Amino acid sequence: MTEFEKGVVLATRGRLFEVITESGNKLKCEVRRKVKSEAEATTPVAVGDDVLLSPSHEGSAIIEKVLERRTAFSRPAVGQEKIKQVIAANLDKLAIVSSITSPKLKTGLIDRFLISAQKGNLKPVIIINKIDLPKPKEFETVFSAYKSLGIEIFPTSCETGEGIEDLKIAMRGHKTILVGHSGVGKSSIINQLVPGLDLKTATISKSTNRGKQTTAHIELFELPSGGFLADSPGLKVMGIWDVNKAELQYYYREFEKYNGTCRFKDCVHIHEPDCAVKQALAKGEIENFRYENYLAILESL
Ligand SMILES: Nc1nc2c(ncn2[C@@H]2O[C@H](COP(=O)(O)OP(=O)(O)OP(=O)(O)O)[C@@H](O)[C@H]2O)c(=O)[nH]1
Ligand SMILES: [Mg+2]
Ligand SMILES: [Zn+2]
Repeated sequence: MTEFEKGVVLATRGRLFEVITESGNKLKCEVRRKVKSEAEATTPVAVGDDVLLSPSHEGSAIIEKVLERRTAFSRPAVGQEKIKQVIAANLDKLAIVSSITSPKLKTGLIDRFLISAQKGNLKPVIIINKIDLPKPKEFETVFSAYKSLGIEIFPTSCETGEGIEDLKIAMRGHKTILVGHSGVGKSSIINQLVPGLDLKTATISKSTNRGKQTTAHIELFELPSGGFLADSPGLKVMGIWDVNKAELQYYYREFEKYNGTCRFKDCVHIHEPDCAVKQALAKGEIENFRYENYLAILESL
C-alpha cells in the first residue's frame, strides 16, 4: 500500500482544494471520484477536513480519503433541504457575528447559529460588532441574556478597535469560523486579527442597509499567535439541520429548569395549559425575545 501524507484543507476553490500537509507544504488538490461518491453530504470535502493525500505532479496532490470529522458546522443545503451541507469541519469555535445596527441586531439568527453550534459540537461565542454606532434600546437586555446563559459575548468595533484585543486572546490557539448576516463586519474583524491579510470588505448600501455579500468562499487563515480563523459569506437565512420540533426546547438552556414541570409531558410550551415555561415567561424569568425566537424557529421546522 502507498504511504499517504496527512493534511488539513485550508480552502476550497471551485473543484480544487488547498491543503497544508503535516510538513507544511501547501498543495492544490483534486478529489478522487470515490471520495465524492461515498460522501453523505453535498460536501465530500470541507474546509478544516483532515485528509490523506497521494502525490500527483509538482505542487499538487489527490485527496484519497477524508478522515472522520470531530465537529461540523452544517446546514441544510440551500434549495435541497434534505441534504446536509458541511460548511466547515473540525473547527472548535463558532463565532456568531452580529452588528448592533446596520444591519439590525438579529437575535433570531443568533439563536439559529447557537443551535447549529451545539448540534455540530462547536463552542459558540457571540461577537456584537459596530458598537461605535448608536445602540438600539434592546441591546443591554440581549447582551445580558446571552451572558447569563454562559455564552462568551464580545462587544467590538473595527472603527475604534474596542474589544479587538479580547477577541485576539479568545481565539488564540483555536480554530474558529466567523458566521453571520452579510455586512455585519466578519471580514473586517478578521482583517484586525490577521495583520497584512486585507480581505475585501464592503460598504453597506445606504438604501437597503443590507450589505452585498462580499465574501464568496471559505478559507482558513493562520493567526499570528497560533490557531486559525475562517471567514464565511454572509447568510441571510440559517436553516437548522436535523432538529425536530420536540427537541428544539432542549437547545434553549433556560427552559431546562422547568423540564418535567408542565402539566403535559410532551409540552412544547405554546398553547398548552399549566405550562411552566409560559409561567416563567410571564414572571420575567425567561427573556421574551428568546421565547419569541423559539416560537419562530419551532414554526419553521
Ligand atoms: N461603523 C462600523 N462599521 C464597520 C465595523 N466593522 C465593519 N464595518 C463596516 O461594515 C461594512 C461591512 O463589513 P464587512 O467586513 O465586509 O462585512 P461581512 O460580514 O464580511 O460581509 P459579507 O462578506 O457580505 O458577509 C464595511 O463597510 C465595513 O467598513 C465597525 O465596527 N463599525
Ligand atoms: Mg465578508
Ligand atoms: Zn410547557
